[in-house]
Amino acid sequence: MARVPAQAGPVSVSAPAATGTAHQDVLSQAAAQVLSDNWTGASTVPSPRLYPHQWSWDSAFIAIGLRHLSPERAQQELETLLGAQWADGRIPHIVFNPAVALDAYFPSPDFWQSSTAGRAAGAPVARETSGIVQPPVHALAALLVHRSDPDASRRRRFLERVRPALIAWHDYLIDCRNFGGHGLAALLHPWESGMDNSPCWDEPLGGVEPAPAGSFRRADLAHGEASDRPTDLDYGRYVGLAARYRDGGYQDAGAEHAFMVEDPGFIALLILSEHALAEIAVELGLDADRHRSRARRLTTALVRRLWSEEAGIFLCRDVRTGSTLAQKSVTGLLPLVVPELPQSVAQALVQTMTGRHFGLGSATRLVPSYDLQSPAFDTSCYWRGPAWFNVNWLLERGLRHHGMPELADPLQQALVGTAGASGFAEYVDPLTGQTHGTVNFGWTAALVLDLLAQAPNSRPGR
Ligand code: 9WN
Repeated sequence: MARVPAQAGPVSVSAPAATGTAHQDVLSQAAAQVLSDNWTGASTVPSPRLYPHQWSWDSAFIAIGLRHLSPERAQQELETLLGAQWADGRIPHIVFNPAVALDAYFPSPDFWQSSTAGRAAGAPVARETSGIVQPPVHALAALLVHRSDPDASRRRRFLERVRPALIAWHDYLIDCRNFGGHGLAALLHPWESGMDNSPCWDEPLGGVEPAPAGSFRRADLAHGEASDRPTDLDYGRYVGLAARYRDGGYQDAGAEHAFMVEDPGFIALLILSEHALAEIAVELGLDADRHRSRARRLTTALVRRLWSEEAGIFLCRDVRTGSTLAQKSVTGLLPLVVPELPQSVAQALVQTMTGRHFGLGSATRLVPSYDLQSPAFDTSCYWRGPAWFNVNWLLERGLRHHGMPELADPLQQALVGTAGASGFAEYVDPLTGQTHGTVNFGWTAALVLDLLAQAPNSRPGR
C-alpha cells in the first residue's frame, strides 16, 4: 500500500490539475488513508461515526477501489459481506459489528432482531444483520476485483468461492421479489434503493403508517445537519415499514407490503451484475448462456415497463397501484450502464442528462440526484438533489460504454477534482461542489482510487 499522510482531509485538486502526476499521488494517498482509517479488520465502514457497520452496496464500491491497494483485502471485503448472506439468498443491507455500541446507529441490531425474527427466511444465527437489501452491485465488484490480479484470485479460488452466493443473491431478487409479475425485482423499503429520501418515494410512502413518535431515537441527527437529513415523519415511516416486515418474519410472498416499487436504477444494476456473472462463468470455463439470456430478458422488461419516451428517462412504478411515478430522479438515468440498452434509448438518456433537468456540462459538473427543474429539488437534502460519487461513477462508465468519451472524460475529472476538494464528501451540492453529509466517506475515496488508476482514454468498454 502507498505511504500515506497522517490525516486525510480536503485535497486541493482542480480538474485540470487532477491530471498532474504529483497531485494524483497526493490524492490517491489521501484516499488510501481514508480506506485504511475506515477498515475494521475484515471490512470497511462507510464512515466511522455516521455509519459504523458494514453496508452492502458501499462494500461493493469500496472493494472496487480497494483492489488497487490490496486485491486480497478487496476480496475479503466482499467475502465478509457474503458471509452474512441469508439462506434465502438475500444479502442484508447492513452487517452489524458486535463491537460497536447499540446506540451508535439506529435502527440497531436489537431493532432488526435478524437471528430470531429472520429465522424462517434463513438469517444467520451467529451474525446480526438488517433484513432489507440494497442495489446488487456485488457481482460487478467481484469481477473487477478478480481482474485486478487474476493470478492471485485464481490461487485463492476467489471466483469459485463467491459465485454460488452471487447466483443465489440474484435468484432471490428475481424469484422472491417479482411482485409486479413482469420479472422485475421490487423494493419493499426506500432504503433498498440506496437513494433513501428520493422524492420518488414521497407518493408511495404517503400511505405508510409511521412508527409512533417517541418509539425510537434517531442516531443520524447527532452527526449531520438536520436540514440535510430525512424529516422525522419520513423516518417514522421508514421505521414503521421495517418493523412490519420484521414482525412478518421477513417473508416476501404471502405478506401484505405497504410499499412496493420497481426502481429502474436497482434493476439496471442487477442487469449489469448479471452480465458480470456471465463473465465470471467464462473466466471459470462454465456456461454463461443462462446469465446472458437472463440479462437480456431483464433488459427487455426494464425498457417495456419503465422507459418513458415522453419524459426521456426511466420512471419508477408503484406496484400497488400499477402507476408509474412522474418524478425524474437519477435512478432513471442509471440504465445507461446496461450493456445492451437500445442505442436510441441511450441517446435519449444522454440528452436528458445534459438537458435542463440534470444540466451536465452546463449547470452542473456532476449529475444531481434529482431534477433541477422540480420544486422538490434541494441542493443539500439527502437524495433530493445533491450529487453522489457512486452514482456518477456508474454514469461515467455508462457514457464510456455507449461510446461518449467527450462526456465521460470531463465527468471523470469532475469526480476526481470534487472528491479531493470536498474531503471525500458523502455528497455535494451539484451546483457549487460544496461538501455535505460526512467527510472521509468510504466509497468516495475508493472510487477516486479507481478513476485515478485508469487513464481516461484506456477505459472504453472495460
Ligand atoms: C440507511 C451507508 C448508507 C448508504 C445509503 C445512504 C445511507 C442509510 C442511512 O447511508 O443510508 O441505509 O442511515 O441513511 O442513503 O445509500 O448505503 O453509506
